[in-house]
Amino acid sequence: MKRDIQILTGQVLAADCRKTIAQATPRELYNAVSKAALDLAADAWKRAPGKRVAYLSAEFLVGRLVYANLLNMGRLGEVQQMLLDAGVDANVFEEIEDAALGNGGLGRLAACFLDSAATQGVPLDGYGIRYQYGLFRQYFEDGFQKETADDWQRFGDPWSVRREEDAVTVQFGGQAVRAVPYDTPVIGYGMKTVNTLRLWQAEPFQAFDFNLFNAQKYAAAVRERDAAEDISRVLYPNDDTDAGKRLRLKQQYFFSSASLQDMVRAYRAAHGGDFTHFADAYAVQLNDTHPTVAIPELLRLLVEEAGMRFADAVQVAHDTFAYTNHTIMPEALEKWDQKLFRGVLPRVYPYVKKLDALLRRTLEQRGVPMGEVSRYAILEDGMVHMARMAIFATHSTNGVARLHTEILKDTALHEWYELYPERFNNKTNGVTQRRWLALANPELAALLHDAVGDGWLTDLSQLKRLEPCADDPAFLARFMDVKREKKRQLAAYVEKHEGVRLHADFLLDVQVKRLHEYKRQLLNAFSILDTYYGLKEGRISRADFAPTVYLFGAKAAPGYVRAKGIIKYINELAELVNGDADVNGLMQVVFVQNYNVSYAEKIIPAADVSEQISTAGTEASGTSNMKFMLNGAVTLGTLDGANIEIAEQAGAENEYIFGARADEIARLQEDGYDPNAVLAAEPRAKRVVESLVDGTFSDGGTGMFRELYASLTEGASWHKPDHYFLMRDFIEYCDARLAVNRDYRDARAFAAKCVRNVANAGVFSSDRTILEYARDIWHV
Ligand code: H2P
Repeated sequence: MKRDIQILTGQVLAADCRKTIAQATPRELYNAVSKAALDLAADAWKRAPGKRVAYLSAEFLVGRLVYANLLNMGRLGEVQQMLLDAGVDANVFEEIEDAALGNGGLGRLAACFLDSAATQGVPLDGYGIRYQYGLFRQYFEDGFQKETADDWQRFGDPWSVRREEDAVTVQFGGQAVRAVPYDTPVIGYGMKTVNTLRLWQAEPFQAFDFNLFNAQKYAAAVRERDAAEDISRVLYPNDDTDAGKRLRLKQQYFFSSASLQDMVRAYRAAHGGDFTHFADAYAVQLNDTHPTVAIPELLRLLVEEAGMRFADAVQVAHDTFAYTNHTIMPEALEKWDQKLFRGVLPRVYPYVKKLDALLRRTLEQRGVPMGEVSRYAILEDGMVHMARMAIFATHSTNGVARLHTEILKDTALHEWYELYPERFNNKTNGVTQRRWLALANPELAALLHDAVGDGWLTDLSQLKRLEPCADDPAFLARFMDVKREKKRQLAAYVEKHEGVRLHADFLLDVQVKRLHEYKRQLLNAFSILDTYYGLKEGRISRADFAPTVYLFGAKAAPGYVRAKGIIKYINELAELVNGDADVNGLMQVVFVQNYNVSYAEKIIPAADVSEQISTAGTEASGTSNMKFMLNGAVTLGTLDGANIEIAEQAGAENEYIFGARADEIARLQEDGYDPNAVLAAEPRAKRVVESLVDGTFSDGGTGMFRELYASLTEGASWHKPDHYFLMRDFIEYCDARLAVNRDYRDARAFAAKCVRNVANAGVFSSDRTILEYARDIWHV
């Protein structure tokens, strides 16, 4: 029998705060509804017998859970009605903080995988850290990024359950801490499967030393507590210094060790002390290199606690672990100073050494010349090379889009591919259509419901049946109505959060993603400035120009000065454009603050154009590109990452592709590339680049703009000038952008392109991705 969530919510409220639904504060209501829902999910939240997958990840960017969970439980409508009946705004939970336990695509991918695994019945549990503070909150002051702590548990954390009985001890050198798990149910669509996200919190054994306090040594009395709690305090603590680096390594070991101890304990309870068949019980996926220390930790546990021989333990590890690479950016291929590593993890280091020795023997057996060994060695140049360990000691290494995997095989990890070709495979990323379509865009979902039914909710390939609708004027009219409505909603949201009135009737051109030079937000800004000059000076016809909102959302890592300079530049550009009455009816530039999952849910459905303009060969996959496609935006992008597969699926004629391809970029890198030659030959390029230094904009005397200018024209000690090839692509980009603008004026033809994108987004469901992992890598 279906139990009534309204009655349950009422009971919780009465018990907790003696209030009715109408009287409760948003916070009380949120806690009550969540508890009621958790209660309803309890029966389904059981472990099925059989092999399980453990997805180890430093990040799970789950966002706000309440709406998504209710949707998957089939209770969203009921709760909305309940709120309506009580006179409460259905959006009341928008005050609840996102759980921003992640940075960008990597963490959001992990969250999509959780949803897809539970929906597709794949027995997969997420394991990570319960950071007290997630990714920082961002705001702008005079156009500069400022950061504050993200206290995401401010409103409570009603979706998680503390499991005191499952706590384990994690031992560093002289320090032992408790790892206490908090479990959150991962509710699959239709609630047939409920998996678990288990996040570990670091706690001391002794929170408070009474005797020290009594001796009036107040700080010392809580020192142990602080030292333990620091481990799960924040996501990506600043690692400028050795102390910061040690803390990061501690975090990685903390959750890797706790998770493995958890598995080892469960295995022992079910199968006894013979661990030879551990890999039949668990597949462990390493999401990027952050949890790679799990490999020597498992070896240690198997040898020291299960009495296994090292060679057998290596075999078990090989069969158990698989590794996903998410980027070829060198800064993300982690290395640790050997001394630092040994200092923090003296019990684990010997197993790293043994692995390194085994690797060297293996290389010798395979006839790899001595001179080449240093390219593979785990211990080399005084460093511990984590990605090398991850490839050597696992059975699978995968990239996250076809081009990315090819680049890994051909260049970035070529030597490893030569050694172990059978280990390399591709798993193109995906996104969950439950959150990114059904929840974020119920208006489009309703339209799809009428056109092709609801099967796409669990089988996105069914959207293909939408294809004929791209030629149906009545359908296109309804599609355009939906876009208009989503823009109106976004405008209301932006006005509330930024105090800016967005032109809801303009073309909406969006770039939202982590701020990084390779993602080229600066190229986007240059092109907007070029458009601005073009309109003002008559090079671009005002009469023919479709008025456009250029929207940005991005956080810069706190220590990444150039990225912060780019934010300031875009905010200066916004001030120039928005402050010029002469172009107000044509252009608007908006940079929203604190871009996060909830903001993305508002922005993406409203967009007409999806900016995916990374230098070809640098963006491993991208996933926002898929979310935009699914919501009917065209891609304005380079042939990079999954953009290639997107254009293939939708047909290149329905996207706007420009710029150098990966092979050309590689050639330019080899043969030499001179951005200054472009600047000399192309006055438009020169003019926008000079705006960094000619007084057009001000960086408040920080020198940030001059440094950006130098990075483009002179380079720096660690890179050549313009190492992301902005000038190579600038004019082509501006042209492609104008082509979009031109096409947009034929509203119906443009809508048809958008609909063809929706119809062909089927393969970009994370359901497809997760089923491929299950079939090819995990064998579950
Ligand atoms: C990264 C890559 C993306 C990829 C994502 C998930 C690290 O995300 O750069 O290309 O799609 O992982 O595999 P991001 O840049 O958004 O932090």
